[in-house]
Order: sequence, then structure tokens, then C-alpha cells
Amino acid sequence: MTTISAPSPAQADGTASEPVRLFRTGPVAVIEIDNPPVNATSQAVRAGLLEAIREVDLDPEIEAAVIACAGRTFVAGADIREFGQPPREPHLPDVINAIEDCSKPVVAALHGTALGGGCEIALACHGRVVDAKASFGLPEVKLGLVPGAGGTQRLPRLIGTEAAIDLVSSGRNVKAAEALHLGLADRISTGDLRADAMDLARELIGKPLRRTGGVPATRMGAEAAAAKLGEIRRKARGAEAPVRAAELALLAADVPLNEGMARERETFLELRSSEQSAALRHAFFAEREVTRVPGLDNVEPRPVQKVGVIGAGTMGSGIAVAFADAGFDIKVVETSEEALAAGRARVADIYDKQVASGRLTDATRNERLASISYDVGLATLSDRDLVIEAVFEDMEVKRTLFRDLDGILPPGTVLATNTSYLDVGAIADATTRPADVVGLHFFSPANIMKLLEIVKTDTTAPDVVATGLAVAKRLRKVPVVCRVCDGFVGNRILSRYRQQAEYLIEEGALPHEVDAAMEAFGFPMGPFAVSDLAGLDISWARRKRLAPTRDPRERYVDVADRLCEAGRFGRKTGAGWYRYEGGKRIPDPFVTELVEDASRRRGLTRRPISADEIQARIRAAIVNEASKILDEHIVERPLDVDVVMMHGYGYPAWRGGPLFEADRVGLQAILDKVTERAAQDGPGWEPAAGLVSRASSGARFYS
Ligand code: 3H9
Repeated sequence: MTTISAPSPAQADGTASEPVRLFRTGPVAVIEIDNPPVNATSQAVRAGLLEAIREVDLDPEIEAAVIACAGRTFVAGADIREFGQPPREPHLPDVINAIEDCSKPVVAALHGTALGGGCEIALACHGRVVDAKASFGLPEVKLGLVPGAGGTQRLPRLIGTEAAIDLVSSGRNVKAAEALHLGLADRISTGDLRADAMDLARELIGKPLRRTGGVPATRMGAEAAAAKLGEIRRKARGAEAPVRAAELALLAADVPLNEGMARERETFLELRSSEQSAALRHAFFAEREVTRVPGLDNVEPRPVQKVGVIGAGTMGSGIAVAFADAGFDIKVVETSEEALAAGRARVADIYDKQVASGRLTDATRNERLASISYDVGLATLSDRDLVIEAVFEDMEVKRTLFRDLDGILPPGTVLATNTSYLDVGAIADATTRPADVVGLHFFSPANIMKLLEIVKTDTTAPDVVATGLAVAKRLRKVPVVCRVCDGFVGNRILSRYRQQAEYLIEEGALPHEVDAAMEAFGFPMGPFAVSDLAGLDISWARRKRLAPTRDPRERYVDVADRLCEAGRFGRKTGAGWYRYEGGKRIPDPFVTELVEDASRRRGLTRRPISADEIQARIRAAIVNEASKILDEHIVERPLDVDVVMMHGYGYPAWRGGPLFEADRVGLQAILDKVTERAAQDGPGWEPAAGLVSRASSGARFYS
């Protein structure tokens, strides 16, 4: 720690060598943490902070202190990279207790995101002043942890047990206004944050200090508490941390701070070495790593502000909203005034729903709606930097469209297709500038789903791929760069997942049993429920298209086709794999009959299939296909597959994605299952070479 006898610079430049500095310029000292990029509480920060607090305590000339941070944010948490190593002193809980116990007022000046350990530092201060744009949160559960430095014990004391349970179990962020309302913040700064925090510190000098740890927490009734825990457990879908965090918050009303903190620390250390936390930390870093694409280090993206979307159906309108939300200048085109009007209505509907649910104000909706322009015909797109087509999934339609665009768009415009299966290379070849063509595969609803597959062909220019990544960043999406193959990464794996689910029903399981098993695995919905939601007709049309080229030796289950022939297209027609009543899905004897008939026609004697077998077979199908994707260099790294499955398909993040998990489960066990299925199911089930060699050499995906 460095002591400086000079005024503290307002949110300094972040060039200091010492991560904690004490500015002593009068009765109110400023303790500044400066540990880029996010001021995580590394060992050096903890040691510096403890030393600074001791100095404030001992120095008769200092009467109060403000804790503030340099750079873009207040402390965003403990240093996640240290979690794999043995804890080193001083421990954060001890540093934070020293802040609370300080004999002089200590006020936190919060800007950016005060998360995890950062939020816990703030909770122990005697006052909190927050920047109007700041947010708070205890996101530890998203890393498979509970807060480990007093968060579960101080938060209930400060804002009440019920509100605290909500925050610690969800890990959600709270903006400044809500923080003030909850009692988490004392003041919102309107101008100079540090000056405002120093004012509050000055006001507290000589007054009795409110030490959060000494405030009693409100007690929740036993029944209400049990109901809350049950609800959290259900929502967590197998993740352990949310329930453990809520239990600790409930404890705060029953035991003194030190006892609660001891229990919290114990739980924190236990979870820190858990499989779930390792998986969630992998998920955190993988989500960032996907944006660092090998070979694109110094490639400049093309500037993009004006974006055109062709087609205003479900995908096109969702894409338009995603871009409008991110502040792009967006134009939607259609082939006729009627289609355009329908698209405009779809866009308005998306925003109206957001207003109705309180996520958007009327004023913002109107602003966003006004930022989207509409036109008929491609010619009006000639001033666009990026054009994305979201028209009917048909190669000839798309090739014609790209040929037309080629004649209209100026050189340098990036041409993107939102196709989910078609060969982007063949679409690019319809133009005279295939280097400018890329796949931008959004997932429905496009304004909500985080995943964006950026599909490069053999000819896509590196700066076009870089442009896709830069656009994704502005859209706050998680991009995964991949090469062309049928279904790219996600849908290719999904088709194996679905295929295996259909084999399972043909052999003896019922659709709701497969769904229940996969929901117990941690997916938000099982495969049949998802099909009903998405609509069975789209994949039916695709299957009919592909029928002439299907390998006749392939085991093909036709139950989905027969459902479609009966007019059952899923939720939108009130029936599909299930029957729907009042929005509830109900297993349907009609479907059971179709399934049993399929077994009979295949000559199979139906047998009960356990949830374990269902999960193991589906997991094997996913890992095998993912291994083939790696073998073919469709993606370069296992983490790319993990991110696709977690962000686009609901693979439980606490499992870390299929390949991360495969390492933990044991590759040989998965390979055995794949080999067993290959013998029974025939073509499509060949074990991937990469999986065979990894399993037989004892190597792992992430070694
Ligand atoms: C905790 O606090 C436990 C305590 O209760 C108890 C302890 C005893 N550590 O996301 P970005 C890196 S648990 C290490 O791209 P943004 C990140 O990897 C922690 N590194 O920026 C990236 O590095 P790189 C609770 C971290 O502006 C760079 O910083 N806290 C950490 O989009 C920039 O990050 C959390 O869970 C960290 N804690 O978002 C907060 N955080 O450039 C986790 C970030 O090499 N962090 N990095 O790829 C976040 O949510 C976001 O990073 C944040 C900034 C919102 C802060």
C-alpha cells in the first residue's frame, strides 16, 4: 500500500504500481483500489486494503475514510483466477470485518458494478454512496458459490431477509434506484461521486456508527421460508448454490454475525472445490474466450452502423429489435406492403410485451420503434453497412436474393445470411464477392437469445468475421465462430439429440418420460416439449425435403411425421407430442398409441427405460457428434461447443457444457455407450475418431 499526501484524483488513470493507495489530505482520507481490469480483490488488494484501514484507525489526523476505485468499476468481486489455488492471507472476510470494526466512519463510493466481494466490502462500510449508473449484486451463485465474505449475513441485516434471499439466490444485479429503495445504498450521487462520499463521511464523524453486522435481521416464518426454499430449488434445476445461499441468508436472523460468517465460509470453501463451481467458472471464462478467435488478433472489423434486415417474419423482426436495442440504424425490407405491415406489427408486439411486463417504458418503446425504418424492395438497402437476410429457408430463394443484392450493394458491405442449415458457401457463390459473405445465425427469439453462430466459409474475409464479432459485442451476444456443415454446431448436435430421443420412445420410453429425464438433468425443457414450442411443421417440411437423399439403412422414427399428418403442429395447434389445456402440457393417449405402433412396426418389444439410461444415451449422442465437429475443425476448441450448447440450447451451465462434462464423467464410459448404440442403431452412430483416440489414450478434451 502506498500513502500519498495529496488529493485523490477523481477516478484515476489506473497506472499505479500499488493496487491500493491511501490519499491523506485532511480529515477524510481516500483509500483507492486500483487493480485493472475490474479491481478484483487479489491477495495484494486484500493486504493493501487491510493495511490502509489499520492506518486510518491509528492515525489521529484521519477522522473518516472513503473507499473508492480507479478505472471502470468498483471492486467486481474476488479474483476468480485465484479460486483454483489454496486461499492466501489475509482472507477477505477478515479484511471486511476490519472495515466494519474501524473506529472511524468508512464510506464506500461505488461506481460501475460492485459485485461479489465488492458488494460485500460496501455492505460492511458505514455508509454507501452510489453513482447513478452503478449496480450492485452478489452473483456468486452464477459461479456455483455462495458469497464468502459476509454477504449472506450482512445483506439480510441491511435490507431484510426476504429481499436478501432474492438477491443471493438469483445473483441478479440491482441498479442504483432499486439499491436506494432497498436500503442497500444511502445516497445516489448526482455529480462528483468521491466528493459526495466524502461529504457523507464528514457528516458521520463523531456520530455513533451503524455497523451492519450488529443490526438484527428480520425473521421469516417457518412456512414461508420452507416455501421459498422449495421455489428456489425448483428454479435452480439441479444447481446447488442458490439453495445453499438462501439457507445461509435465513440463518442471519438466528445467529450472531461471527457464527453466521463461520458457516458461510465453510459453505463457500466446500462449494469452491465442487464440480459445479469448476463447471460454472469454466462457463464464465469460456464465454469470454470464444471472442478471442485464433488468427484474428490484429484484424480490424469494418465499421457498421446502418443495418438492413430482409424479411420481417419471426426471425427478421426479432433481429431488427436486437439491433434497434443496441442503437444501430436499422431498416427492414419486405417484398410487399402487406408483408411489411405484418412485420411492423410483429416488432410492435415484441415491444408492447416488454412494456406490459414492466421491462421497458412507453417512452423507450416509442424511441426504439422510431429508430426502425421499413421499405419495400431491396433497392433501398444501398446505403447499408451490413445486410442480413432472414427469408424462407430455401437455397434457390437465398441464392437469387444474394445475386440481386450483389447488384445493389456498394463494395465493402457485409452480406449475412441467417440460415440455420444451408451451405453458406453456396449462397456466397451466387455473388461476385464471396469474401464479403458470412452466416450470422441468430436463435429465436433473436432479441433475447444470447448465442450467435458466426459461420465462415472457405472464402469469408477475416475482417468480415471480425465484423461479425464486433457486431455481436455491441448486441451483447455470445458469438461462436464456426465453419460450414449441416446445422452448424448447435442444430447439428440437436438433431442427434432428437434422434436419440426418438429411438428411446421407439424402444419403450414415452415422450413425457424422456422430457422428465432431461429436465431432471438440468435442461429447462425436454426435447419433445421444445419441439411442441418451436412448432413441428418446420422440421417436417425439412424432413420431407431431405427424404430423397436419406440413407435407406438409417433407422428412421416416423412418429413426428404422423403427428404432423394429424394436424398436430405443437402448442400453436393445441396439440403435438402433448395435448395442451390452459397452457399446461398433458401426456396424450393418442401419442402413446402412435409410439406403440412405431415399436410394433420396428418389431421391438417395449421395455421400461430408466432416467439414467435416457440421460446417458443422449449425453453420449451429444458428445459423439461434438467430437466429430472438432475432428472436422468446424470449431477449433471444445469450449466453442460448450458455449453453443449452454447459450443456445439450455445445456445446464452448472455442468459446464457437454465436452467439459465429458472429461469429468469419463470419456471411456461415453465411448462405450456410443459403441453399443452404433451396433444397434446403424448409420449415423459411428464413434468419432477424436473421441476414440482421446478415450483410448486417456486424454481429455481440456488437457
Ligand atoms: C466473489 O466475489 C466471492 C466472494 O464472495 C468471497 C471471496 C472470499 N476475477 O466480463 P469482462 C476479467 S466471486 C478475475 O469481459 P465486462 C474477465 O475475465 C466473484 N477476473 O468485462 C476479463 O478478462 P479478460 C463475484 C475477472 O465489462 C476482464 O476481467 N464476481 C473477474 O463485460 C473483463 O471482464 C463476479 O462474479 C473476477 N472477479 O464485465 C463478477 N471479473 O479480458 C464477474 C472479470 O482477460 N465479472 N474478470 O478476458 C463480471 O460479471 C464482469 O466481468 C463485469 C465486467 C460485469 C465485472
